[in-house]
Amino acid sequence: MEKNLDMIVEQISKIKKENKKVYTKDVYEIIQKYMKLEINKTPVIEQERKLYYISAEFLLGKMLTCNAVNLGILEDLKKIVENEGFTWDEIQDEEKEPSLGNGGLGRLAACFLDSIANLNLAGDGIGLYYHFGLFEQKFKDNKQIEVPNKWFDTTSWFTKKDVLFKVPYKNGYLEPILYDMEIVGRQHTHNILHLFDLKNVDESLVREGIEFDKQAVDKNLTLFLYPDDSDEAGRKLRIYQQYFMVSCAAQMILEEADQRGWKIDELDQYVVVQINDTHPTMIILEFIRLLKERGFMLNQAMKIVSGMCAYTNHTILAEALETWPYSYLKDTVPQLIEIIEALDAVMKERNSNPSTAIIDENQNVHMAHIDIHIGKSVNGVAKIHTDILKETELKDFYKMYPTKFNNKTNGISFRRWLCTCNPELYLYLKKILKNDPSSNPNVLKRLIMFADDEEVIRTLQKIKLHKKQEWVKHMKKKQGIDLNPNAIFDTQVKRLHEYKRQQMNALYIIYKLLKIRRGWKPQRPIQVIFGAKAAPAYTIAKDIIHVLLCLAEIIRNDASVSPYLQVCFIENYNVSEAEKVIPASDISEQISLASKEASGTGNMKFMLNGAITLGTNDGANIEIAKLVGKENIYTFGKDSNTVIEHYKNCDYVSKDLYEQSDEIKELVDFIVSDEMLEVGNQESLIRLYREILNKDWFMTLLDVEEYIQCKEQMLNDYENRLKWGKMMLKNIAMSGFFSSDRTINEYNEDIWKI
Ligand code: 26V
Repeated sequence: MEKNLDMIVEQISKIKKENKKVYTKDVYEIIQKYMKLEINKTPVIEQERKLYYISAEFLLGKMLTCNAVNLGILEDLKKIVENEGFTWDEIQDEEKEPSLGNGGLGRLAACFLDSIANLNLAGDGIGLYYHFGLFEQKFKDNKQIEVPNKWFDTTSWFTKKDVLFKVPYKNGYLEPILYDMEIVGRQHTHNILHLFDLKNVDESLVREGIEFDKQAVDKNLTLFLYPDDSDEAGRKLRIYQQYFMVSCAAQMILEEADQRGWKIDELDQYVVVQINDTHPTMIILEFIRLLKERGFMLNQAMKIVSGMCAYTNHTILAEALETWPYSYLKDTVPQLIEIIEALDAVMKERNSNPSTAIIDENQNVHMAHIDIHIGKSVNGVAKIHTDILKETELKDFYKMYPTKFNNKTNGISFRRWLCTCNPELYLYLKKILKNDPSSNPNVLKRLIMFADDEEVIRTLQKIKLHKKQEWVKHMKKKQGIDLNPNAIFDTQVKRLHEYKRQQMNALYIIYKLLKIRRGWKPQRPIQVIFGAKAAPAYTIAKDIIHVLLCLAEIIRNDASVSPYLQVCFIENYNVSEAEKVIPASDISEQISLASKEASGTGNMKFMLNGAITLGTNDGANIEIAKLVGKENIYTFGKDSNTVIEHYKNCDYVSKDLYEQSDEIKELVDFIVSDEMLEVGNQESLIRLYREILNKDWFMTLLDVEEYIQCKEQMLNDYENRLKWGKMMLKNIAMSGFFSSDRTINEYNEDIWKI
């Protein structure tokens, strides 16, 4: 290794000898080239059985530092770079972030790939090579603007490969090309992420913003991640994309089976396919189709495919459960229709209950129902989520197939969410625990022994302060804003959605603003931090961003408030921004309406980095609470049973709560106050105001009072620095459970059996 690293120094000197200036880009390229060579020297993981993790999203984030962590050369590389007069951050800034996902689901897939390779399990990822990832977010006039995000350039880690597959559609064939990226693990072996692209994509189809010609499927298929699906052309394009992904996947898997001599009638002995949400569901149909082409009868094909496929559900939100009109499928992928009808008939024989039908009475095809009927396993992503699936959302299926249902509580890669994003904390923990928590997460528990050791606690707090200072510098450079590293950092970063209730946090800000104006100054400045993208067509979500940006402006310009309260919105929140803000945060806002957040994974990242959760009894928050005990977490709000009852009885009326409480009324009214209307857009503010008053589908007003109280308690407790430090320590100590290595081991033991 030593000798090889010299190669990097030599190449840098070579540039200097030619009397040229060395740029950060040169250094990035030299290091990347070196690392690619090293990774390619490691063997591909091969075992008897192989997993294919198929997903429409892989929210990878930058790969440079993580790959260096996994190769075990990060600290050495940092030294070389610093010797040359650069910082590691500058070098890392050269890489463009592949934003091939929206949020939790895509980031989970990326963490899983990292764990699979690190556990030395044979498992590849399969997905799509979108030319434009999740849009880049800009703020203008306190509003979100979407800019196309072309993510790949010379800094990418992918290598182009030719393949000979042909994907059939109603009007002919489309041809793919393949981009491969090695996923290297610490055991010096690797798996591969395969992303398929359409051969003849035409980027010039992109018009203003993220608009483009949706009809030209033969040129636009892989242009965008999640193209807008508000019209028929957009929805059909989604079907085209999904089918392209699964057809390429199925052809690739069968090709590999042939090469390796796996017998097709025993394919389930060799292959397991994990279907990440319903976007790849058509792989079930495509496999059956291809097996039929190879001469199998429908029943035989169904049996083989059943043994191979397993499905993960990631949400109970009705609007997010995919159904496609039968007619759309017929128009786009007619070759699957015969199979869909056959499966539908078989399943209607099995169970006449309409709630389990594949094709419903409105001629809509329920993708999840295909997965559950045919797949061998159905899992939720946190305990409460799996329970709700079994008891409520999918209860008729659970009755039919009780043994298929299982829980796999999500996890996060400690290589990224500790070693990469917080090397200071990582190295310190490694030192005092005399063991590496990123490969043995359970050793973190030993930290409990230091719970009364003031020196350890002070060191954890020093690291936190250091991460805050780094972040403050970063934000000054990026957004030109001045922040105070001595403030308490109260952070809510995640996709913008009403169920996640950023609007409730906005009501807190209003509460605090009014309090401060009335003379109740907090002991320490509060820095409320947001990061969130709203789906471009999701009007109310954009209205919530608007309110938050308007509040930020009002507070910024009010000298009586700004020394005590600041609102900071991170522009274009993505994986790289998460890596910076999470280690700097004190409070982790996880305030979804109970029952709605399937798991959450941000909550785990904050916990590992020593932030304290302010959360509802939802998703994995419940498991965090159980691990740390109620004295080390701040929980509030109505529980999931109460919420589910309200939905069932249709008896939640936000206006009643508004009218019954002067406090709530004052907060909600502020949204349309004169000073808000002065800085904001009237239409947008009034729309959100009315939404909260007349609908409030995600019950903000149900929990807002308890939320405010709970946060106030938390801010008070923060001043007891030792007590807070102890809470930090306990949270870090108990976070080992949330390593995605644990999650992957569970998948492997119960489902994959590699
Ligand atoms: C999708 C959509 C699409 C249409 C409009 C509204 C909407 C709302 C939510 C979704 C969620 C898609 C699935 C998803 O990303 N689920 C997330 O998966 C994470 C990993 O399991 C989990 O931690 C999050 O709680 C869950 O929301």
